Amino acid sequence: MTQINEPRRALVTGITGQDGSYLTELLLDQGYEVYGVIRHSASRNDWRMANFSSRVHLLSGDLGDSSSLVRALLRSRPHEVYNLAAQSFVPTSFEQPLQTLEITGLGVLRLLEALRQVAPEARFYQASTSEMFGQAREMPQNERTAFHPRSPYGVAKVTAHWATVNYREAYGLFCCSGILFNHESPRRGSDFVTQKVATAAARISRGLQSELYLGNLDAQRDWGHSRDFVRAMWLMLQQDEPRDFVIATGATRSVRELCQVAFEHVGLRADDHVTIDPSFVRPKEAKQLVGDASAARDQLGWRPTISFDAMIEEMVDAAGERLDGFSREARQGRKAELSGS
Ligand code: NAP
Ligand code: G4F
Repeated sequence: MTQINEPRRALVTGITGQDGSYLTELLLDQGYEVYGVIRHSASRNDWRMANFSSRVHLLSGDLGDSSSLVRALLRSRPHEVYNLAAQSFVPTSFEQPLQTLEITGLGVLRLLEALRQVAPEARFYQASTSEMFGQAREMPQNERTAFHPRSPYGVAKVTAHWATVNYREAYGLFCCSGILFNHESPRRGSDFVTQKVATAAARISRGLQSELYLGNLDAQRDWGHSRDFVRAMWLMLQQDEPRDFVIATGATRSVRELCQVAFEHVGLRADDHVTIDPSFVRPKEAKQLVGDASAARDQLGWRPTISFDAMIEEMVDAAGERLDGFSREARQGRKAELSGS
């Protein structure tokens, strides 16, 4: 039973990832007690948690292991569960389709079933994606647009999405699916195209590399900022009734335009440095995605606040600061070595 003045508790899977880190900061700011599920790794991937790691409770768990999910729910007794964990990189899903379906798809069913059995009162958020639209039937895409995934990742996310809808309808659980379009930040993983381009622009401007190899420059995405998008996740779980929402900026830009913004920010021309490498072209993909987030605007009062250009410039600057920090550390290390200290 909830006690008066008892803090609200949230369980976040994928807390070590981009969105997990921003969402946790938002929840801590709102006074939540936050529990994060982390999987075992030989070398822990915790750089994104630097701002808050001493203020959260970390529980060992894996979306592939039901018993660990039950245990995490029993230990955290959450009011809200945010499922952000996934194998989230589309090219890896072509190389490891079964593992992607196992974690990104069936993992969600494991978590929903654990929730139904041990924490049915908790509100549940599922990280769905615009990749489910894939070969989109209409522009822009909204909550009623049919799914036609173009990657094993998209297929796994459709499975997870319908499982979430089914647990809401069949068992009356408070389950919401946020259909989020691409969102980025300085905490984005290094293989995703925005981070790859931002890091290359910073490196080339420092004379550390000269070429950037990319796949399809004509692909178009609706790119927003993770800090804006995690606010929408939280808002969904504060509503009276559960439902699904598209979260997007409504503007689409090509990979070519992304390169122009990033390189211009450091005084360079993208055309002088970008080369196509067919190995980065996918077997099939969603060529253009653009979302209609009017339901989120009307019902959640949600709007994006950070522009595409400002976000890419922030990423290029952050990549540059990381590089300068590394070279400062390396210089200090060499100095210490030379002086024998
Ligand atoms: P991310 O940076 O790749 O983070 C993924 C997280 O999942 C990491 O914390 C990772 O842990 C964890 N994870 C992976 N496999 C796991 C497993 N078997 N058990 C437990 N945890 C596991 O992804 P993100 O960009 O923050 O995205 C968050 C979620 O939103 C994902 O589900 C993604 O598919 C979805 N999504 C993202 C976007 C986007 O544009 N960013 C758009 C739509 C939907 P490790 O640190 O141990 O690897
Ligand atoms: O940054 P990306 O790898 O993201 P992608 O595939 O759109 O997926 C991301 O957004 C989804 C939401 O729609 C999430 F669900 C998913 O988890 C992930 O966060 O690629 C963006 C675009 C693609 O069209 C890709 O073909 O960039 C194109 N691209 C061109 N050259 C490249 C490259 N992508 C990558 N990663 N690397 C390249 O060299």
